[in-house]
Amino acid sequence: MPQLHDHLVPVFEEIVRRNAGEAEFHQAAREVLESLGPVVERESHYVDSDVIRRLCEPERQIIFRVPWVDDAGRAQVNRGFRVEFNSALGPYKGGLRFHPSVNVGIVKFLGFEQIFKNALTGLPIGGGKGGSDFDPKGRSDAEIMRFCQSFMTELYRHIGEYTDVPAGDIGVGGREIGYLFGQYKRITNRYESGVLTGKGIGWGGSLVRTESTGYGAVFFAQEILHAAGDSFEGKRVVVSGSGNVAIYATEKVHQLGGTVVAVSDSSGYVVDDTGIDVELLKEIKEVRRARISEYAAARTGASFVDNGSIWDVAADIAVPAATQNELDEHGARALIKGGVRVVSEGANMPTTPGAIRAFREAGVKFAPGKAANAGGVATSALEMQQNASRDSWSFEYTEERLQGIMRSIHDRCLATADEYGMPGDYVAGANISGFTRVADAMLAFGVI
Ligand code: NDP
Ligand code: 2IT
Repeated sequence: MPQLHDHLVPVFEEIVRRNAGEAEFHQAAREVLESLGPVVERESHYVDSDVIRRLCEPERQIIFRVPWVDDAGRAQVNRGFRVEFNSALGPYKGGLRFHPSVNVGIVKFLGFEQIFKNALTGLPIGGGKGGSDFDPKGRSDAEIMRFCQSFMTELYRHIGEYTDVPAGDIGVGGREIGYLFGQYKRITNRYESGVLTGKGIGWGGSLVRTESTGYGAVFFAQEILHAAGDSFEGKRVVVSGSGNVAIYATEKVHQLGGTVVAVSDSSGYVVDDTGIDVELLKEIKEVRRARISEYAAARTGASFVDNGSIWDVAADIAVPAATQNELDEHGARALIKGGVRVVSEGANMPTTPGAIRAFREAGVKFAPGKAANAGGVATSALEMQQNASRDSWSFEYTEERLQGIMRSIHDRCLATADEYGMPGDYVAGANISGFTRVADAMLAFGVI
């Protein structure tokens, strides 16, 4: 494990002690703290002011009961979460995840990452995250609606356009945001568009928000390729997952002349050497909400693999876009063997520390999620801007803004990595640059 600066050892020990058992939060915090060594070495006021310790403690953590009635008439109980981590740069901002694996440690890791990601966008948004251990798989539309209504019946009192602005994440897309917004509007008797992002286009949503995370992760990879005088033209790409981020990453790779040859879900992966048919993928995942094996069943030449790893598929570029810790050291070595040159994280923390180390040692360019997948939340902030001015922008203009934001995050990561003596290290660049923006605002506010 890379060393922590002496000043940061007690900070990390305190995180582990106070947040016992929250392994993903420890992992996310450690990665940021490891990057901050050169910062505290050079600027001791970040240590003297205890701003790093303060930043690692969420401003507020909310846990609540979500009771609802299933189609069989039985009462169900889930747990709801919202971690309002940091509001130094703006209202708490971050998605809601509905997945059985959700617990307070997962929400805290995601909220922590969100602070730095949102700071990197340069837009006025703080960091937060929420969700529930509710499992949407196999649930009817009516059950999803009743769950969302119950979830919002508690959440509404904690959120607001100037307070906390949730959006989607795993298991939460346009359908769920619709039910959540409807219930918020009903309870509060306010048409407060800016309280949620990822809304439908007819009722306050922004064009490009649906596409933005996947498109953004590919724009980030494109910047990396451009910096090396290269492009997506003719490249083989592997994208894990087949949800919102994976689908639109695939679409953008194809628009830029590359070929996505494999996508996956939690049941396995499909290989299609002629290039994933994005319209078929959308039909299976967005309309039918079916399993990825259906893709292979519907497409000649495609095969479904349920007993292997998608990282065994040889590719020039990989975009992990499913979930945390899905790409371990073993997977990294397989990708390296297959000739991978660039990894752009569409998901949050999909790559384990061992895998990141393997990529670094092999000279693979590695873009961490808090930089590479920031296009989603950045476009959410653009949605908030449109809501505030009661305006709606064209697809072309919004996509141009997104691409400009991804370019500026890329350039800022590289410039910061250079400044702190770690040229080409996007992890250090993203962590240091996000941290200093947030910490400087916190310092200006005094001890609050
Ligand atoms: P979706 O729910 O649309 O899709 C998730 C995909 O990942 C599905 O294919 C799902 O497969 C797979 N997946 C989820 N959990 C697991 C698991 N435990 N093991 C294996 N596969 C899994 O979510 P998104 O596409 O929105 O999110 C994907 C990632 O991107 C997440 O890490 C999220 O935090 C991150 N992200 C999302 C943003 C957004 O705007 N939506 C913004 C920035 C980051 P299955 O259906 O079989 O469960
Ligand atoms: O992880 C993320 O950045 C998201 N799920 C998007 C958050 C948002 O507020 O748009």
